[in-house]
Amino acid sequence: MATAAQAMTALDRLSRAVSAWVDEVRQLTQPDRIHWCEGGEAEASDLTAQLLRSGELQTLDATHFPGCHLARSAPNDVARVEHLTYICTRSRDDAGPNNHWMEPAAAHAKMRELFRGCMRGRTLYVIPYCMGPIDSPLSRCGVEITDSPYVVLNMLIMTRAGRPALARIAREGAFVRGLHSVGELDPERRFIMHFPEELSIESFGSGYGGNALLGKKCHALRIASWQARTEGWLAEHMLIVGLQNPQGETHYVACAFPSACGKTNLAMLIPPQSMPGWRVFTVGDDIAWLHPGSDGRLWAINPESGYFGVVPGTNPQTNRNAYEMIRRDTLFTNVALTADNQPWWEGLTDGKPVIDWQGRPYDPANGPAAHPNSRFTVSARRNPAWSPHSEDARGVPISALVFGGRRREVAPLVYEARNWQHGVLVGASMASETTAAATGKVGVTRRDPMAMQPFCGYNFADYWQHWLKVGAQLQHPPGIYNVNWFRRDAQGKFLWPGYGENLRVLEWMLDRCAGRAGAVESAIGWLPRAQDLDMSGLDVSAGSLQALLSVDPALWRKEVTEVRQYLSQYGARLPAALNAELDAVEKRLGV
Ligand code: GTP
Ligand code: SPV
Ligand code: MN
Repeated sequence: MATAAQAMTALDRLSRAVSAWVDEVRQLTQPDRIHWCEGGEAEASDLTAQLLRSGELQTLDATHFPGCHLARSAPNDVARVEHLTYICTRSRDDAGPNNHWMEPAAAHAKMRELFRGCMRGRTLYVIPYCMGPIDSPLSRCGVEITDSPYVVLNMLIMTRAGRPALARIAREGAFVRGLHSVGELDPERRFIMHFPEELSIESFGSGYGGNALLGKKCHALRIASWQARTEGWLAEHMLIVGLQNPQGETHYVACAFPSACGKTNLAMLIPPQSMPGWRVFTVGDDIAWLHPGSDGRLWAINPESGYFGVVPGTNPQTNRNAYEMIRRDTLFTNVALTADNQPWWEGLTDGKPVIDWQGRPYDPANGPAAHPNSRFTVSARRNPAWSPHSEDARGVPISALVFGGRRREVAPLVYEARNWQHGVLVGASMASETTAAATGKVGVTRRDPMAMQPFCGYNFADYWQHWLKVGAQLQHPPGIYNVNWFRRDAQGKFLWPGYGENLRVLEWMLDRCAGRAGAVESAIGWLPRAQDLDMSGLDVSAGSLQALLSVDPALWRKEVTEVRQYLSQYGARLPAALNAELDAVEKRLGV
């Protein structure tokens, strides 16, 4: 690590715009020191050593978990805070009914008072980062200023951070400004503010995930969705996965599932034994930037370079690749510990917890041992299924887009939209049960269009219009599908085994795209018949499969009424095409 002064002069020459802003923030926040992040292993190990000394990190059992550490967040700072997250546009309507809104000047004034002097006694870190391959014209850069070395450590894994990013910023002159301070971690003094018109973010009072790693949800979704609209592309809460069939052809699929609804798992899927010859390659597990290509197809890059993934539920049966991936060089947040200092979480069959995620002796009366939103941070390259095309400047071509939620009833296992316009309605109608990824009640079904309810940086009505426009531009649009891995029986048991077995459903989609697979038309779209899915070696009863592949007209009529009511809040701004598609579904359902 160069001394701050040396680094600053060298980097200063590269970018005056960045240093002018850093100086402004220095005067406001009054840090003791400034550290410019350059990236690289040495910097990460220095930071780790520092966090170990201060007790903010602890080393895990080096025999079984080499290079792994545990961080514990404040107990009241364990997830995204949607109720404290704002879009601050000049016009309230530009933020839309889907966002909390604050007038930009009022928001800046509020945040200025919170940030004033907040870094006294602390180090101010400057993290220049690039979202996307460093040499891709589709990538976008940002700079996060933070007083949390834990955030720096995460950003070094999750983004291409450091010197090359700063060089690109100096060349391009443009970057997203993200100012972050953990403040006092007081939930009463916690705000995540976005200023899309200024390409800036101000986050105070939380050190956790999507609230604090500003390159992720704040930049790569909320700000980027706004940029994407003005520039003609889409920033989406989607995984990107490559599926190679036994004939050796690879097709890429991008899937939007809400938080903690299976993106990382699907992105790293392991083909079931009964599907020999299939291979899976992960391009991204959380965010996709989609661009119409000059060939009329839709192309995707993953702006991130690491995974900030849900730990509970990870085991050799559900996701062996993830289980192996997080056994070295992984930063764990809020998991439990075994007596021999190994990380432990619900869903592991081996070992038992003795210390819970808050560092207390484990007592089941206190709830789960690992926090349900405990996370691993790990470099994407540690994934055995990592796709080298993750680094392709032009991205990968997308054959199918998939929407999906967590719904115990109503939504069948899979169905195909009739066309792009109908697909936009399918995405806009998504609903899902809430999860521990955000604070608030878990298990409540809510509308979550395109899995973007917490992440769209502007009015959903304008966003759907933009989706329609992008689709109209594509000569070869991907097929659009909807899935639900989470249907349950009357006893509350999942009807579908999920995880690796989901490949059977993806195979059907790809065969549909290639004009090879059968389907039956229903009011809501095309569904596979039982014989259209490869069910070899799978233990799902005919009755369960029947339930998974059926559309209950009564339930769906109710669903259509709810969707209509939901969409009506967007008023005259709602694209007429969506109402027309909804009318058509209703008509097909009959009365
Ligand atoms: P975020 O990182 O919050 O955006 O979540 P995600 O969408 O990447 O979800 P993830 O893959 O981490 O899965 C969340 C939870 O759902 C985990 O506990 C998984 O074990 C569980 N899960 C994932 N896929 C399936 C599936 O196919 N079936 C079932 N039943 N559970 C699943
Ligand atoms: C999500 O909540 O969708 C996540 C975790 O991927 S966070 O980074 O906290 O947004
Ligand atoms: Mn996510």
